Amino acid sequence: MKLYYAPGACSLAPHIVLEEGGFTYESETVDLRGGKQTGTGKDFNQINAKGYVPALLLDDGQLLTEGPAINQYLADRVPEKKLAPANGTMERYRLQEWLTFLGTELHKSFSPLFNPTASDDWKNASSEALNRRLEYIAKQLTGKQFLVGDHFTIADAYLFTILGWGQYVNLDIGKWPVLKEYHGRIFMRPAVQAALKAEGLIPSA
Ligand SMILES: N[C@@H](CCC(=O)N[C@@H](CS)C(=O)NCC(=O)O)C(=O)O
Repeated sequence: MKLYYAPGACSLAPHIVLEEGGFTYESETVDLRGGKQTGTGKDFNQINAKGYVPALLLDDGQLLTEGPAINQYLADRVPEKKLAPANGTMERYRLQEWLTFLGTELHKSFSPLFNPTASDDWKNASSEALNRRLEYIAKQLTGKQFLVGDHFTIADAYLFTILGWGQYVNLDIGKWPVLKEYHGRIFMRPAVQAALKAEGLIPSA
């Protein structure tokens, strides 16, 4: 398998999941600006017509896209790691409820804040939405270690990744001590450290 990623982008979530799952995998960067070249000089648009990361090249040559699908695919390959509850259970639907919320309500509310062409009105509306969503998540996490159940799942890999973007858009998650503490705790997981090092986001020595 090969993960196409951009350092610190939403592709960090499957990168963490690959590490948590103990997979043997390759990875290749994509420069999201301009021509979308990969680390080996290929045109990423020719690899993934959607032009965005993450994308996972499977061993049979298929390309799987969309973070929540990639993360569930990976989790289901290693059920013993309990990175997702079993398919068909109520807990799995709860996980999917979170993945959808994180993708559509949280992740995509950050997008205008990274977009230099977004209007101030759009950015302000997105910031307000983000504050409401983060408030909701902080309440849900109060007294809990993880988003779903009592152990780390792919939803935590995704939330950890998104919370890391606050620093780039002047959004201090310290406003919500529960989120700050959660982020710090997930950060310390060995698999998370490995993924962050692999993406050059923390020193590797
Ligand atoms: N729906 C996609 C969205 C992926 C996405 O937003 N990727 C961003 C990085 S976090 C990206 O590659 N943006 C560059 C672009 O769209 O050109 C998913 O959930 O995987």
